[in-house]
Amino acid sequence: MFEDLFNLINSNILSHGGKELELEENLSENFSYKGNAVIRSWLWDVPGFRRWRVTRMDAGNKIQVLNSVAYPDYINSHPILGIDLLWFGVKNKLVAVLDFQPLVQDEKYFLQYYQGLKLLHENYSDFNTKKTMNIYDANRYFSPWVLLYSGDFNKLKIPLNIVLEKFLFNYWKIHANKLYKYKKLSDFDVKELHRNYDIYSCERDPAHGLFKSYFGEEWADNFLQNFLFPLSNRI
Ligand code: BLA
Repeated sequence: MFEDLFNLINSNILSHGGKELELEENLSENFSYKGNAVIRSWLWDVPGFRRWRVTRMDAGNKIQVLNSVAYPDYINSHPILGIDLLWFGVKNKLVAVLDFQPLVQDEKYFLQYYQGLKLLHENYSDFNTKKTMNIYDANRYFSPWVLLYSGDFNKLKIPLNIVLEKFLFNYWKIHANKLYKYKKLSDFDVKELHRNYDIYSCERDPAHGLFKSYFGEEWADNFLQNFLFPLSNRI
């Protein structure tokens, strides 16, 4: 599951000059005690980004995950790229969340960076189930045009790979245009906002419970604090 989408993310990263970085062994791959799940992660050095991570989890029919977050360099006030795709095989349920995660909720910021995502949101009406957000606050680090589908995988009208492809294409457009600078945020502000994003996400992430049940609490804590959201525990 999600193999094509994983390949799509990788080829996007590679075609934009991404280089794979080495990861500690227990972060790059971990098997559950019972042998019924595996989680694998990759870290990339991509021009224009300070950190780009990708994670896949395969627990057979129970759950399949493809998750990716890209943090632009501090000199950019660009939104953070956020992708969370989950498939619960027993119910054939898909939860797909794709967003340009805003650093600030500000009209000018949205005008500057969200034209592309806005159009996708209008065109892909399946992906507007924002009301299903109850763990995260939809008004913090999510945009008004977050693409969110939660429901039967077979009822999805547009193939997910088309949505992801268009989504990534529009995100790269922001990065290609150097004139797209939102002047109100300094490097220092951006750093603080990235840190707050990590702290907030680390506290809320529903993945913690999932990881704990398969890989144990110690591994789950370490993975969240040191791989998924490393700025959450640094002063
Ligand atoms: C929901 N994400 C979830 C859920 C799980 C994960 C288990 C609950 C799904 C459900 O029961 O319906 C899983 N999250 C993960 C995993 C990782 C993770 C495995 O971070 C890490 C490898 N989540 C993100 C990113 C976004 C995101 C980058 O990690 C933004 C695009 C969004 N996930 C997101 C949202 C929900 C969700 C909005 C719905 C939660 C809610 O109701 O508020």
